[in-house]
Amino acid sequence: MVVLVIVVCVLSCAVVLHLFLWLHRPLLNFASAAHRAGRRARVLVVTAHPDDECMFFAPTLLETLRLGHQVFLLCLSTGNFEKKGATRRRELLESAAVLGIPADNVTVVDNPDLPDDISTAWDTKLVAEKILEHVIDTSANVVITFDQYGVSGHKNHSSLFHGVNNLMKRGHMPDNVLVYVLESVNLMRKYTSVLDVLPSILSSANTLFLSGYPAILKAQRAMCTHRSQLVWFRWLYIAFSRYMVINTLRPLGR
Ligand SMILES: *[C@@H]1O[C@H](CO)[C@@H](O)[C@H](O)[C@H]1NC(C)=O
Ligand SMILES: CC(=O)N[C@H]1CO[C@H](CO)[C@@H](O)[C@@H]1O
Ligand SMILES: [Zn+2]
Repeated sequence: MVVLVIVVCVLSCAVVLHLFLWLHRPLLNFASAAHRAGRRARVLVVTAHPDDECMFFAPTLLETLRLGHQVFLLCLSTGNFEKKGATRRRELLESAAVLGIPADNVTVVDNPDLPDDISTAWDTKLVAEKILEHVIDTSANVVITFDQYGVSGHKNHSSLFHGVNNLMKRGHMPDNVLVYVLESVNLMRKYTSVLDVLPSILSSANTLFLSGYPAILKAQRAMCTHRSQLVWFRWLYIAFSRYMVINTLRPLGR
């Protein structure tokens, strides 16, 4: 009896989730924000390493592109920790192409003061300067990056938050630019894939991007272009991470 109830519950949950994915109607607060920024927003996504764009930001990128907004990627390192910077830079361009972002819209910074290193926090002023330069170059009016926990606690990731927060708090970010950060979730939620859709909706009235199946498959294909990073546990990540399916963003105030 108990088993039957559990089976029915799990099955109905699965049906509801699939309907959700199939209908593919994300609660796009972001769309209205982007509309405030213009019918075609110019969205700049700032990452720290080649592969962050598809491991963490794919739902945001794919939905933003689908809505017809212009997208730019700025990656502040080549991912040279294992001296594979040149390879990883190439992989990033391939991954961007799979996601639908042309190479001209992708910029990779190679600066010895911004080393790919998990134990190095990057200089806030330098990060802020690089981001501001690029906001001006691309005339971006929406900027999206990591929050202070940076998904995995990688110091390079949180450095991006501090850079962008610094621009906002010091009043250096142009007035028309809206900034959003990717909310980090706890370890339990991190690896529950689409099941995290319910906690995501309940825990935040914030911007939610939910990928449908075509977008999920595209994100997986983009991930596969990062061949130098495809160690065995990366496959587990691809299969179970909620960031491959769901992004929730939080607006960052001035
Ligand atoms: C890439 O940038 C160009 C130039 O600003 C822009 O017109 C185009 O829409 C962008 N492409 C995408 C896919 O966002
Ligand atoms: C997934 C992830 O965050 N990978 C990074 C782990 O740290 C190394 C060293 O900083 C980076 O090269 C990876 O991109
Ligand atoms: Zn990273």
